[in-house]
Amino acid sequence: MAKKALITGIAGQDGGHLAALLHEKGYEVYGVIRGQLEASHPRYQQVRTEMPYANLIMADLLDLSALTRAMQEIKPDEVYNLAAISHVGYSFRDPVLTADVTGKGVLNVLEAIRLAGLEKTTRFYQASTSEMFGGLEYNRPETGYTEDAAFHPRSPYGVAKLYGHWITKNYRENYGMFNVTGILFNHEGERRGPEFVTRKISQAVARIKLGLQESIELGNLDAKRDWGYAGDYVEGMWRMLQQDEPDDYVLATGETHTIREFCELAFKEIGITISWSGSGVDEKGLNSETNEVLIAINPEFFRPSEVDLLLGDPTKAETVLGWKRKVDFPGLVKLMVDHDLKAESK
Ligand code: NAP
Ligand code: G4F
Repeated sequence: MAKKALITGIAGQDGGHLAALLHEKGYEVYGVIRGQLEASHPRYQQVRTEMPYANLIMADLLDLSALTRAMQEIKPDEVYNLAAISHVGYSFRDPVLTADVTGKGVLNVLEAIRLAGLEKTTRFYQASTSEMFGGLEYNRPETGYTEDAAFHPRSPYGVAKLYGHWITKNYRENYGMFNVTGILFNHEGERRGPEFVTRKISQAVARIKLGLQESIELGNLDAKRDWGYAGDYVEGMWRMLQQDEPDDYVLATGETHTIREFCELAFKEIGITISWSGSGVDEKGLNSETNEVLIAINPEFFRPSEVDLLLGDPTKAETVLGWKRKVDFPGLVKLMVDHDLKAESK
C-alpha cells in the first residue's frame, strides 16, 4: 500500500518541490490549500496544473475543525507542516496574523492529529527556521549554528516560529508523537516567491536584460545569508521522517554571502559587472561600463530589526541523515537567472 503524505502549504515554494519528490517516491500526495477550490481560481488552477497527481483539500491553518476532518478522512502516514506566513518583513506589519498562523497554526495541526486519534501512527515534520537564532554577535558560533545553539528571534515571524518549534518538541515529549523539526537556513530557487530578495533580484536582472525594467530597489545589502537550493532541502525533510527516532536537524550549506554578492553574481550572468558608489541610503550599483544606475537603496525595504548574519552547521544532518546539498551558491544564482530569462521572454 502506498504511503499517504499530507502537505500543508503545498502551493508554496517548498510544497511544490516536496510534492514532486514524494510523488516520485510513490506516495499518495494530499495538499492543503486556502481558498474555495474553485476551478476558476488562478491559485487553484496553477497547483492543479503543476501537480495533477495531488489530492487538494481546502483548509486554513486557523481552522481546527477543517484540519481535524482532513486528518480523520486521510489518516496520513506523514504530515509536513509547511504552511505559514513566511515573509519576515511582512510579519512586522501584521504580527498578530503571523502569530496566529505561523505560531498557533502549528498547534492546530498537532491537535488535529491527536483529535483524529493518529498521535501514535502519524509522523509530523515542522518547518522551523534559522530566523529563530537571530544572528546576533553574542550567540553566533564561529563555525555556524547547530541544533543546540541559543535562540534570539528578531522578528514577529521568528518569535512565532519559535513557538511552533517548541510546541512540536513539547508534543513529542508529552504524547510520544513522532515529531521532527527541520531548522532550515534560507533556500531558494525557481519556485521562490518574488517578495523574497533572491527572486526579486533574479527576476529584475532578467527583465533588465530583456529591456523590460531599468533598475531595482533594495534594502540592506550587507546582511549575510546561508543560501541553498530548495530542491535539495525537501530531500532532507523527507529523510528526517524516515529515521528510527524523531529529532531536530539543521539544514544549511555552511557558507554565507551578502545580498551584495548575490547581486554581483546575478548581473554577471547577463554580462554586466557591478561597481558600487556612495554609501548608506545613497549607495548605488552601477554598470561598470556605462555608469548606468542598476541598483538603488529604498529604506522601505529596511526592517525594524535585522538578522545580520546567518550561517548554519549541517554536520548532524550530513552524518545522521546522509544528507548533502548538491547545488552551490554560484549554481543557485545561475539556475534562478536562467529560469527567469526564459520565463520573462515568454
Ligand atoms: P511559502 O512559499 O511562503 O509557502 C507558504 C505556504 O503557506 C503558502 O502556500 C501559503 O498559501 C500557505 N499559507 C499561508 N497562510 C496559510 C493559512 N492560514 N492556512 C493555510 N495555508 C497558509 O514558504 P516556503 O518558502 O515554501 O517555506 C515553507 C515553510 O518553511 C514555511 O513554514 C517557512 O516559514 C519555512 N521556512 C522557509 C525557509 C526558506 O528559506 N524558504 C527557511 C526556513 C523555514 P498561499 O499560497 O495561499 O499564500
Ligand atoms: O529574502 P528575505 O526576505 O529572506 P529572510 O528574511 O532571510 O527570510 C527567509 O529565510 C528564512 C530562513 O532564514 C525563512 F524562515 C523565511 O520564511 C524566509 O524564507 O531577506 C533576506 C535578506 C534580509 O536581510 C533582508 O533585509 O535580504 C534583505 N533584503 C534587502 N533588500 C531584502 C531586500 N529582502 C527583501 N525581501 N526585499 C528586499 O528588497
